[in-house]
Amino acid sequence: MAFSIRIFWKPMDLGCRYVSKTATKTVSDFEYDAPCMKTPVPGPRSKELTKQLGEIQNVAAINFFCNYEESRGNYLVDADGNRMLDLYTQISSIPLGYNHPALMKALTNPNNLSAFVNRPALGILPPENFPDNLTESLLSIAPAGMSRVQTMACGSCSNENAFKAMFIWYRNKERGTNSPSPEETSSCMINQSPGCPDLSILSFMGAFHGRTMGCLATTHSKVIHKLDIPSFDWPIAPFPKLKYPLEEFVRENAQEEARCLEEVEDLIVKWRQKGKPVAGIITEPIQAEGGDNHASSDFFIKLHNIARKHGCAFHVDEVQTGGGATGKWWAHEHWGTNDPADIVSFSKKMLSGGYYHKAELQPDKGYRIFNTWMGDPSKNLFLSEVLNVIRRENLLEEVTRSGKTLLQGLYELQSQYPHLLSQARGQGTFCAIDAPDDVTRDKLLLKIRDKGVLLGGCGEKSIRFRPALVFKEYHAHQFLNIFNDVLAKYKSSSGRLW
Ligand code: PSZ
Repeated sequence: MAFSIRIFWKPMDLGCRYVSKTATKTVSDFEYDAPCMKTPVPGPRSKELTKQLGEIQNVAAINFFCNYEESRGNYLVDADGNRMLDLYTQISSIPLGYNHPALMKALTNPNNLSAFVNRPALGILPPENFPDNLTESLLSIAPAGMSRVQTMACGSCSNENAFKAMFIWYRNKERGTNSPSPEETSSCMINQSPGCPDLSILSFMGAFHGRTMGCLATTHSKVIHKLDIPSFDWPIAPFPKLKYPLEEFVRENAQEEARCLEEVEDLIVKWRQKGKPVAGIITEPIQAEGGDNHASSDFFIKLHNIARKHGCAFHVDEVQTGGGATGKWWAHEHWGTNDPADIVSFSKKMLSGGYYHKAELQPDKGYRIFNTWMGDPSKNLFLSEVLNVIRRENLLEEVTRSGKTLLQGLYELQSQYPHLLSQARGQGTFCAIDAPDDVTRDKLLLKIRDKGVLLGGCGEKSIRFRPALVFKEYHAHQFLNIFNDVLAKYKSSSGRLW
């Protein structure tokens, strides 16, 4: 059977031409037409640079070196001149693709220069325009019911400080006052209770919330993140393991979710009895690093209700899901509730890290949640521009549309190659599909890369899609055709992968 999506190919120039260098409105006016591969990846130049950097740093995780000057829109150019359709975007962190004209313009705007040159210690000496800067950027897309935001540097730093905010809130509640006893102030200096209380955060198996010490205690996706690092005795609940497509397995999935919720409640009770009460529950709306594991709105609403019932804060980690990839600013908006969380953390596509929070989660004193930079206003300036482009070009609708095309194509491919692909799933362009095992998945990823498409793995055997918000339907077709070619090659061989 001929693969139907092939007919949707955008007419394109197969050479290495790009359309225009001028700064224009939409990404298709300035980006390249298609991938263009000159060497296997990594090529000789990347290998040479890896050797050079290896004299200075650990390079074991480096894939290849990039030429960011030449990269445009959805296409990343490497140091050997290979041009790849980038569906991974620096681990889901490039909202508008590479070298977007709107961001180039923001950088060269003389009014912005001082924000780029003078990085302030925001917690003590913010620039005059900081309230406006926050209002125009982060607050303009604040989740429902949240009018406060705390900026931070990276995702881990955001979660780490959000945990502290939850602990402070919890202790003030327990104590019934914001004033600590002399016993608390002296014991905290030597890491002892009651000043350093035995509180806990409940997280889910398969979660990823960062690699700093507190966050790592709530991260349970891969051994390599955890090994040899001391951790806290905090409760870990099972995250639902659902069958996809979700619409077809409603009853089984609901049972699985009920099992996990029951376990959450048991753990909260158990940890209270152990003397380590759960101050907060943290969850991703879609477990990303752990394998793109979805759960229903019903699951999350019930989880929030459990948190409320037991007096725990509810923290939604949108570091990877936030910023538009699911077709809404925030993935949790798909739950359809007006009271989604007490804390929502972000980073990646939001360019600055940080967290939104309800007013009661703000500590009563300065310096309780604090560090030198507390974010970077120049990143918020860029974010304002990103949000302008998203609104002007209706990119959330575009993401919904191109995501549907991508997912439909993945459904077709998994029915055509059931021995290689299964469990296609996604929301917007935040999609994934499973290979039979990790070895096949990794081989597929390398083969696809040599054909000019960059993708990532997640979980045990999943391939994940994390394109920029400027990923259009024709990019989806471009990818699906390349993927089909790679899979067809496998089909014609004698059952072994290349
Ligand atoms: O291997 C790593 O350290 C990776 S690979 C992808 C991530 C980290 N994602 C970061 C992340 C995240 O996906 C979620 C849901 N929460 C927190 C984080 C931590 O963000 P960073 O990496 O900025 O500290």
